[in-house]
Amino acid sequence: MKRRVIPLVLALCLGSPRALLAQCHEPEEPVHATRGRVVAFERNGLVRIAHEAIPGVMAAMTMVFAPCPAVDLTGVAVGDTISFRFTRGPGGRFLLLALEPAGSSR
Ligand SMILES: [Cu+2]
Repeated sequence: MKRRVIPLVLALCLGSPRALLAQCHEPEEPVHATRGRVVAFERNGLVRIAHEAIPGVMAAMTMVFAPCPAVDLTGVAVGDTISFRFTRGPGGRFLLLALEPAGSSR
């Protein structure tokens, strides 16, 4: 599947830009770190990720995240295993704060 670099403007359309950017820079909600597999890049700029269980927070599940502007999705492809950090942003939207490849497991 062809990977697209998510333009900043798309991320900003997902909520109040000011509120979203503020949460990207200084999250008010807890920040969680976990691993997952990229399932899809959605047309609306969201990234669908199947993540591992996060004890005390969430069971393992597949859910969508809005990438913060600082997140570089270049080179990230569907099927990749990643380590990432996220928080809950405005309107209950989950924000992808950081992402990196999680080893070479395929
Ligand atoms: Cu989840």
